Amino acid sequence: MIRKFRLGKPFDTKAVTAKIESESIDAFPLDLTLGEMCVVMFTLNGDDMIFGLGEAVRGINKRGWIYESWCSDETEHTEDKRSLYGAHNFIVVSGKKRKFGLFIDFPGKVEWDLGYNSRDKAKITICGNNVDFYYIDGDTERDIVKQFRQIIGKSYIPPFWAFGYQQSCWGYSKQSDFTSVRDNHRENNLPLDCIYMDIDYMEDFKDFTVNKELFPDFEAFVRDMKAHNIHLIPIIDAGVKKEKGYSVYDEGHKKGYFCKNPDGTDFECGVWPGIVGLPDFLNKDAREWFGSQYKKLIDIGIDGFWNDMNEPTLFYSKQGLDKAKAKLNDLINRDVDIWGFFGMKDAVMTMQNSMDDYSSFYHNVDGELICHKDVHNIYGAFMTNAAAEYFEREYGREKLLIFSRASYIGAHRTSGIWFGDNYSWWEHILLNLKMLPSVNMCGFLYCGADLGGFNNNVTGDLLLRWLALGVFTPLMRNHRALGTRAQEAYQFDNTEDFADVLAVRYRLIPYIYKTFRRCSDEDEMMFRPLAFDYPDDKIAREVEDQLMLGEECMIAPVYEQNKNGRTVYLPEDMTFIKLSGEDIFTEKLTKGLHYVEVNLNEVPLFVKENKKIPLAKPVLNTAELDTENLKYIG
Ligand code: MIG
Repeated sequence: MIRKFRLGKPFDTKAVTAKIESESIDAFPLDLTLGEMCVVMFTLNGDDMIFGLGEAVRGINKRGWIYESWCSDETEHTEDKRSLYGAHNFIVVSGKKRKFGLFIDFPGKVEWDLGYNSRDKAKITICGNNVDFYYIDGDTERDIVKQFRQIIGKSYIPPFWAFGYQQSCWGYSKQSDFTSVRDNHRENNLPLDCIYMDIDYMEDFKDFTVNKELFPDFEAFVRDMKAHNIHLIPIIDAGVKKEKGYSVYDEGHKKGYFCKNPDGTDFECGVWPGIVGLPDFLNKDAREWFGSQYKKLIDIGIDGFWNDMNEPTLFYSKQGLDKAKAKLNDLINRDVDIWGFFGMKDAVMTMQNSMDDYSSFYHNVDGELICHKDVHNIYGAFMTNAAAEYFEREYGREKLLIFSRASYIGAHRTSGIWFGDNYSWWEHILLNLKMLPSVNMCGFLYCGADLGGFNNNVTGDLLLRWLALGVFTPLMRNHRALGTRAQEAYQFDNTEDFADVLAVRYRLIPYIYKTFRRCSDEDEMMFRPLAFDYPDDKIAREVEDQLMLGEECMIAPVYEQNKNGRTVYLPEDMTFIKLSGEDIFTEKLTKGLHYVEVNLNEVPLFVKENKKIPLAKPVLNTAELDTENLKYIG
C-alpha cells in the first residue's frame, strides 16, 4: 500500500504520475521533525539493509554511509563521494521486522545519513519544507519497488537499434575518424550500430551547429553512415554559447528563455563554449523552444542524442571569477607561504559548481521566480524532458534515442541515463554492476556505464572483462576521454577475443530486448540484487558482485585483473553457461559456492533450472539480426 503525505506546497517535479490523495502529515509513520529543514529519522535494526538511491557510489546495500541528492558533475567516482549526476530519492529498507519503501519528492538537496553518524540510525535531512513523502508497505522488496514504479509511470523504451554495440570517444572530430571506426569494426568482424559525436563536431561548441570545415556535407555524411546501418549520435550540452548572430542564443536571449540574475539580466557562466546562457528548462515556453531545436539535426537524419553538462555544470561564473581573482591578487601581493599556496589552489578549485553560483540565479515558473538551488535536482531531467516531449509529439514513441547525464525520477519515462565519467579501473566494473539494480528501482532501465572506463588508460583485459558485463546492459557503449589510450575493440592484438565477446551481445539481443520491454511494461527491475529474490538465504542477501537478470538468469562477471575465473554463489541449482562467438559451453552446477573458470573471450552466465534463454545467430549489426530463428539454451 502507498501512502502519501504532503508538507506545504511542493514544487511539481513530475516524478509521480498517479493521483494519490494525501493523508494528514500527523499520520506519517516515521519520526519527522519540522522546521526550515525537515528531518526524517528511523531506527535501523541489526539486520536492516537499505537499497536504492539510484546512481550513487558504494554498495548495493547503501547502509553505513552518508549520501547527498545533489546532481553533481563528479569526475571521480570514489567511495568518499556523496553525490553523482543523478538525484534519485527512493530507498527500500529491508529487515526481518519490517520492510518499507520511501520516496521523497523534493527538487532541492536531500542528505541521507544511513547509519553513518550512528550505525543504528537513519537520518534524512531535506533542505526545505515543501515536500511530498510516499511511504510504501509491502511483503517483499520486489513488491515495494513494483508499487513505486506503478506510481511513477512506465520506463522509456528506445529504438531497437539502440541495443546494438556503440562506440564513442571524446576526440573523434573529422569525418574520417568516424568512417575509420565504422570500417575497422567491419573489417575485424566486430559488430557496431552507433558512433557517438562528442562536442568536437560542433562549431565552437555551439549546440545544434555542425562544424562545416569538418563536415562539408553533413547530411550526405549522415546518409552514408545510415546506408551502412550506423547511427550517428551527437551530444547536446545544456549551456548555449553567448554569441551575437548565433540564432539559438539570440532567440533565447530575446525571448527571456535563459536563467536570470536577481536584476533580471541573463545569468552567465563559463562552460566549454566560453560564456553561456543556461536555458530555463523549468519554464514551459523555454522548454518547448529548446526541445524544438533538435529538429535541426533530426531533419538531416540524426535519430539519437545524449544530453551532457546538465547538472548543470558551471566551470565558473563572472562573480566567482571576480572573487577568485581578488583572492589571488591579495595573495600574490603577500609572501606566499604554504598556507598561501593552498589558499591560491582553493581560490581556483572552488570556483567550479559552487553553491554560491547555484544560489544566485533564478527560474521563471509561470511568472514565479524560483532560486536555482531549490530546484537544482530537476534541471537536467527537465532538459531531457524538453527534448523527449518534443520527440514524442513530432515523431512518436520509440523513434529516437535519448539519454542524459543528470537525472531525477520522472525522466525515466522519457529517456535513459549513462553513469558519467568513470575510470579505467577494475573496481569500476564492480561499481557499474552495483548501480544497475539501484537505478532500475528508480525506473531507469535504459542505462549503462562507459565501458572500458572514461578517464585513464585502459588495458585490453580490462576492456574485455568490462564488455562481458556490458553485454547485458541495455546501453552498451564504449566511451573514453580525450587524450586517453585508444580503446576501440580493434586497438588490441587479440582482436578476435573482442569479436567473440561482442558477438555474444548480438546473440543475446532478442533476450535482452524482450526482457527490457517486459520490465518496462510490467514495472519490473531488469537487474535485481540476489537479496530481492532469495530473502531468506543469508549468503545471497549479502552478495554484492552478482545480479539476477530477468526471471531466468544470474550474472557474475570477472572484475579483477589476472584472474582466470571467480568464485560465484549459486542460491539454487543452475546451469553455468559460457558464450564466446558461436560457442556455447554448459555445465550443471548445484546450489552453493563454486569457482568457475572464464577466459578473456568468454561471457559467463547462469540460467535457473527449468528456464531457457534464446540465442540468435551472431551478426555485425541489429539490422542483420534474425530474431525469428532462435536457439534456446539452459
Ligand atoms: O567536461 O563532452 O561525461 O562523456 O565525453 C567534460 C566531453 C564534458 C563529460 C561527459 C563525457 C564527455 C565530455 N563531457
